[in-house]
Amino acid sequence: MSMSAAKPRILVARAIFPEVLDALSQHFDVESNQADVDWGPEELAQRLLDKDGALTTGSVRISAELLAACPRLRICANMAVGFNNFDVDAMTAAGVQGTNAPDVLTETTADFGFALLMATARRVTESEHYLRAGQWKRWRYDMFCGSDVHGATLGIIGMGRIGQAIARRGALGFGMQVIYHNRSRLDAATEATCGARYVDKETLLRTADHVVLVVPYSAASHHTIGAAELALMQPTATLVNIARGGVVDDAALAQALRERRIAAAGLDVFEGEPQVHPDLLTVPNVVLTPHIASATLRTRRAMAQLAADNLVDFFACGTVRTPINTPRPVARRA
Ligand code: 8YV
Repeated sequence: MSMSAAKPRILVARAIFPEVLDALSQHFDVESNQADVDWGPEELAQRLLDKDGALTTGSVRISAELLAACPRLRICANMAVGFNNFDVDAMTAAGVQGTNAPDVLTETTADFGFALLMATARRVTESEHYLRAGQWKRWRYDMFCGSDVHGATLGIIGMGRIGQAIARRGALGFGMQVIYHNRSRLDAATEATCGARYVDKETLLRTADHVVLVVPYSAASHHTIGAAELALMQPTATLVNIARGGVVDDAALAQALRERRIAAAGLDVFEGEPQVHPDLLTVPNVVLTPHIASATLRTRRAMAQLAADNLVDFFACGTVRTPINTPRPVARRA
C-alpha cells in the first residue's frame, strides 16, 4: 500500500483486546464495538456496507443475505476455530475470503475438555452446591460417589486437533483406554501418538465410560447425540460436549439425565446459546459452563491476534494464514 492510499476499512464486530484494536488501527480505518452492543443482522449489514473486511467472533452470523447486501466486503476473519456462523458457500461464491483461528487454542481447549470431564465424573459442582447450601452435616461412605477417570475407557467423537490433544491427556496422563470415532480414520502413526483406537460410533457409545464430543458443527453432525444414541450408553457413563450446541439434542439429554439413563454430563455449549434448555437448569447431574473452553487470557489474545494477522496479510499481500475457503474471483467496485 502506498503512503497516500486510503486505508482499507474494517469492522471489528465484537469487543476485543484494546491492544489488538490499536495494532489494527495502524493498518486500517477501524470501526469497533468495544461497548459490545448486540447488533442485529440489519444493523450489522448497515455497518458492513462500507467495509472491506470484518473481524468476527462465533456469535456474528455472516449469511448469504448479508453478503448480498455488502458487496464491498472481501474478508471475514473469525476469532474462533469453528466457523459455523459463516455461510462458507455463499462467501466463496461472493468472492469473500474466510479465515478461522485454529491451533492457538488446541491445548487450552483440551485442558478444559478434561476439566469438564473430571468435574462431571467426580461430581465437583453438584457437591459444591450442596456444601454452599449448608446441607453438609456429616460425612457418609457413599456421599457424592462418582466414577473414576484414571484407567477408564474414554470415547472421543471427532478426532481433529483438539480431540487428539484430549486423547493424549487421557492415554498418557490418566492411563485410559482411548477409543475414537471420526469421519475418517487417522493414520497409524497419529493413532499411536494419541494412544487411540478407531471404532464405529455404536461401539464407542456402548463401550465408553466417558464420551467427549469435539466434532465441528454441520448439518451432518446435527444431533450426533440424541435419544437413540443416549440409549446406547451405559447408565454409569458421562457425556461432555465442548463442540457446539446442536451436536447434542439438549432436550433428549435433559430427559436422559433426569431418568438417570446416563450418570452425568458436562456442557460448555448449548443449542440456541446463550439460552440454555430449561430442563438442563433443573437436573442436578450436569455441569454447565458458558462456552469458555478456550478462555485463558493467553489463548484468547492469540486467537484475536491471529484473526488480526489474517486481515493485515490479506490486504498487504493477498494471502492469509488460516483460510477456510478459496473465494471465487469476482470483479469489485473500487
Ligand atoms: C470461541 C470456539 O470462544 O473457537 C471456537 O470455535 O467455540 C471458542 O473458542 C468462540 O467461538 C468465540 O469466537
